[in-house]
Amino acid sequence: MEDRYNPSAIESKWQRIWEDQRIFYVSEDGNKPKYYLLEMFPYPSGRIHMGHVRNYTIGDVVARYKTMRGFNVIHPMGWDAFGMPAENAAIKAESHPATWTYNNIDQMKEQLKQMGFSYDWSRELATCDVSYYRWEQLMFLKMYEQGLAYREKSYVNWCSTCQTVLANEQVEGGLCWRCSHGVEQKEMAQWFLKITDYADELLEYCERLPGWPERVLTMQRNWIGKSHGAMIHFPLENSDEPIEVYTTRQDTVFGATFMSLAVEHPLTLELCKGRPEEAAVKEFIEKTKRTQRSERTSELLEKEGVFTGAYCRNPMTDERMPIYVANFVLMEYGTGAVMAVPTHDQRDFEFAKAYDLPLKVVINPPGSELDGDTMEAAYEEDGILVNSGEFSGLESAAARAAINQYLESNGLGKGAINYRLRDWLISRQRYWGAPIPIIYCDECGIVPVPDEDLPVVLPLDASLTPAGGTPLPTLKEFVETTCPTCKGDARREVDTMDTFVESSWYFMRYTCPDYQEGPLDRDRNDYWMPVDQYIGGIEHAVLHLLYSRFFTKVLRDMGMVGQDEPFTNLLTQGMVCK
Ligand code: HQ5
Ligand code: ZN
Repeated sequence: MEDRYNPSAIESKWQRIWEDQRIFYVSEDGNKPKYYLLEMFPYPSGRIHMGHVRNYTIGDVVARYKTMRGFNVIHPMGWDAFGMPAENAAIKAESHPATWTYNNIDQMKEQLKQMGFSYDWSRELATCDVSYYRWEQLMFLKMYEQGLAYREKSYVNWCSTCQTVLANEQVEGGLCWRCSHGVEQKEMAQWFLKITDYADELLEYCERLPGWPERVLTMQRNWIGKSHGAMIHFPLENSDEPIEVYTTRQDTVFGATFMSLAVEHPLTLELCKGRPEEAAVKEFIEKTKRTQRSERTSELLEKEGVFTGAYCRNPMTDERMPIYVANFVLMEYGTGAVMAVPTHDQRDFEFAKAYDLPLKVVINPPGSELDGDTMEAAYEEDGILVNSGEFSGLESAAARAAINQYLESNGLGKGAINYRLRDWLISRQRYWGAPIPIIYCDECGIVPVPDEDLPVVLPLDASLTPAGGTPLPTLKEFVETTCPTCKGDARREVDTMDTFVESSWYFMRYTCPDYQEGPLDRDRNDYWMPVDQYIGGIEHAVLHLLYSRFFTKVLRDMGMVGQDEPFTNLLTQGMVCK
């Protein structure tokens, strides 16, 4: 025995023995209870960070403890290997993202081994390997078949630094999650996954995850943002089509004195067409579109707008309401049209003061009376209705229900539920990612790559330029193809998938990394899944942790897995900063 602890001698000796005896390598065993311990797999960014060490040490302690307690413990590790950092680093180092990535994986793996973590390395996977993403392409095609993957032109988040679009979840306070640059709205055709189909289940199951931190559940609930309100039709003058407005404050509808539209609302240009206001409206729209989203959502934003020249009518009072285009209304919430009630909404109040629009009190605080002429701020709380016809005297909550009924029986609208959650935008104008298996044909339109033609391999002979942007559109051998349907000339999709698609199912692939018949071997998956203890950073609260829940439910509905939820217990360990 040595009289001092000599780490390099002792640790490497035991690490060799563990490896030789394969003591951390596991297989399914019906005689022992299983335990799936997982830490969030790293981006292969270079060297292991102290934050990784902390995250992975917590996991290692639990894995060893559970093993000693007689559990059959699976504890895998792998690499979240696609993504922009590889591209940017490769441009800087004049190397290739693949070279850079695989070198980093080698180095980081060496470091993890030195730490002596109890990983089953036979399950290692790297998401940039064709043997991994080919299955993801298959899942995408299945989702496409079922209408869960679709392409649509809409206003999307664009980061000019990263030169790609971003999902809503990747915009934090109006800034790009990667580079903190302000995000713009751009109208583009992109690919989406229909996570909104699962909004209700994702929300309901928040009640069935007692092993999750309340903080993360709250963030997910808020992000899904289910609200109960009403859809109200405001008749538009000189038109048969009413303007549809979603509101959670239908109890204030008698106080709606004007209408505010988002600059992206499809009606804005139509409404002002041929009117003296047209030029001013166009100019305002252009200016506002250039304003960063973070500014447009800020409370400090100076409320600005412009009159379209058009009017609609309040369906309850039949009063004329001038229609404005306003900078603080966003297209992505509700319908992009707001019934403005300046007495009971602060933003509408500020706008009405700036443009001298009428104020009409329709809610009084219990026991007192408001005066529209002297109010200094909107009264936004619930209260007792006044100036509201047959609904006067009702309390707000009761009035909301009664007004819903009235709207419905008079064909003026109805009670409605709205979500804050939007579909997941997954296409990226970047090179280092999994190709989206789609072909565009002038004759046949969008044609999915037939299953038997998978994988669509990302070509490695691409050179990146310092100017950035993806080289895929310029690679003829990649882009030019034949249409699977009509055999005519066709082009491949050149966008790649968001790397969060890869991380939405890697924990399932660990259970059967060698499986060749499909994405997942259901028997092995169902033996090991769900993850009993997941450990990782809070930064993924509404990103990875929401997307993975969605994927698990989609795969369940496709019959590929037997679980409703992927992670039974979650520990968010906090991040090491600097
Ligand atoms: C930490 C730090 C750095 C990291 N590949 C994704 C990822 O975040 C995870 C996927 C499942 C989406 C923690 C971090 C995370 C783990 C891996 N970490 N302090 N990769 N300074 O490499 O605590 O919270 O960035 O759980 O290490 O981080 S990663
Ligand atoms: Zn960016």
